[in-house]
Amino acid sequence: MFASIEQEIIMNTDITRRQAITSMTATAAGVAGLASIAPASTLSTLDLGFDEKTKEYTLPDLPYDYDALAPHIDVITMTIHHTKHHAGYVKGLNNALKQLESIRNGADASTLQHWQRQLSFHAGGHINHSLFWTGMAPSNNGGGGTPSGTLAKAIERDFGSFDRFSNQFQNAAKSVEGSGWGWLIYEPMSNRLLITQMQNQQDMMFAGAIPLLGVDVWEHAYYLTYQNRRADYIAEFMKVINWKEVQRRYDAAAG
Ligand code: MN3
Repeated sequence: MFASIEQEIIMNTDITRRQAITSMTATAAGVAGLASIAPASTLSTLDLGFDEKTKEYTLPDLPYDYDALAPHIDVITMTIHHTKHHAGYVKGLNNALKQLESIRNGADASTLQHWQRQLSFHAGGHINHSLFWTGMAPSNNGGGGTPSGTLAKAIERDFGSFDRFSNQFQNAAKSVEGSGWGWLIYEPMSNRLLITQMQNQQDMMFAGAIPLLGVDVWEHAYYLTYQNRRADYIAEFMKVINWKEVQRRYDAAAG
């Protein structure tokens, strides 16, 4: 089921996108109602790797080489993050779905709450990372700089200026308690942009929030290069943001 009628409308208005990734529609419909955030309209160059035959998710490839974001994010961090951490969320999501299916089919239901939590956590992990990779680009191929067009106008409208947005975004990400994410989101009911924090892969995000840009501030995302200097990592992340993709997500959500 869809997370909301608005999201279904958003998906249906993105006709070109839908035609380009026809296999994604069922995936999106299935996952949008499960995760705390991330309706499918915000996913772009990578879908969620849903295999229609097995009904399982697979780990999508990165849209660039593992060393493409260096020196901002090093090749070892990128490789471990994608092939171990993200892959683990895909595996966890598939397992949670399998366990819930067993319970529906008559298995002991006393673990239902555990698997519902696992579903939320791992679906969040899979969707967050799918958005994260595509929200970045190598600095010699579109990464960094500042947004333009309608997104730039919306940022000025809702935050005062790009610099004020950037400061709040970086401070919000920096001050996430423990592991989590900083997000720029679109709130459709009031037609405005907001900055939010997320704990773990799914907590503290409210219903209706459409993720446009997320920075992963789990330690595995930055520890090899930046050790405890989370703020330095976030400042470097700002240099590889794929604003063209964030603009596309904003248009899909608000256009
Ligand atoms: Mn991560």
